[in-house]
Amino acid sequence: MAASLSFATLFAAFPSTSNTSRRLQSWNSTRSGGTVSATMNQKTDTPSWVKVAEGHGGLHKVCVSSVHGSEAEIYLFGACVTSWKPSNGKDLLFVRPDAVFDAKKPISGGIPHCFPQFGPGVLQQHGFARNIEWSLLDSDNNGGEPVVTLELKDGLYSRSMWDFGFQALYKVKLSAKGLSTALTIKNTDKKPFSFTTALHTYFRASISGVSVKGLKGCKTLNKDPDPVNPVESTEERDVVTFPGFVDCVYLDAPDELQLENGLGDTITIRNTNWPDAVLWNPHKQMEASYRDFVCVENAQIGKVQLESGKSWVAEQHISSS
Ligand code: TA6
Repeated sequence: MAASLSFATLFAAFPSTSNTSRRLQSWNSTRSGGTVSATMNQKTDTPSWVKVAEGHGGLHKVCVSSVHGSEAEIYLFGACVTSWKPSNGKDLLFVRPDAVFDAKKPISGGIPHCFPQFGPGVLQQHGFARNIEWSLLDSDNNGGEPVVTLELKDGLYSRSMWDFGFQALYKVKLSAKGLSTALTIKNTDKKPFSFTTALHTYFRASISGVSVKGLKGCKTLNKDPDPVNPVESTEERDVVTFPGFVDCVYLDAPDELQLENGLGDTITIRNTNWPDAVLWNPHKQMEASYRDFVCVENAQIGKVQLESGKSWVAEQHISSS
């Protein structure tokens, strides 16, 4: 499952400069003591930080902050973005109070990956990618806006469930008001494979005030009441609200949705090549937290068939106003 995390250093700093990409492929084996530091971008004199710190449960997180004052945190375990604060300092993502950070269970909150299976299916719920430590491969700085790339490759643990060679690259970019991610799946095997995937994004919310716009006319697969035999229908509403339990797949969703989080924020969720969407709120099944979040997920519900050597890429851009 997770790679060994036993290193004594609390922080390692990875400042980067404009147009200079630092290759960090060997970070996991060569990390050594260091102090938190920041350097000025030599070209623009703007500070930009990418640093690795110890997070909950001793797990490692990559902390990025931009020249605009926006910040984000990404746990290497599951390549899970757990915090995204645009320049106004409000964290727009939500981590469930029952989330554990023990490298045994996926982190329940933020932006977990579902790969290579969204589910239900033969693999573990939502696949294994959220249940393995990824590596920090690259960090870069575009004029004070940090970009980091995380990588996951097949190993003994993944092969024990899914016997294929693959490389997943997850590029996360932070700007003043937005967070962009690009997920690339490459088939590094000699044989083809198929997969489904999603970004299971948990947005902080006040559920009675939440609405999602943009899904009218989509074909729906309603997983309530039976997730294994979803009911097919068509979304008739301009604005979807959450008066009770919601677990619904929207096929061929548009490339832009608008979320009102009920806390005064309008969040635009744009995508390239994520064909489907999922809305989820567990309502009384999670009495302690359901009022405080909503999941709006970009998804690939139909199987992608990937030939040897080929790649699939999809991008998500979330921004607030
Ligand atoms: O994306 C919606 C969903 O698949 C629901 O059916 C529900 O199971 C949810 O995800 C939570 O899954 P998790 O394994 O993260 O608790």
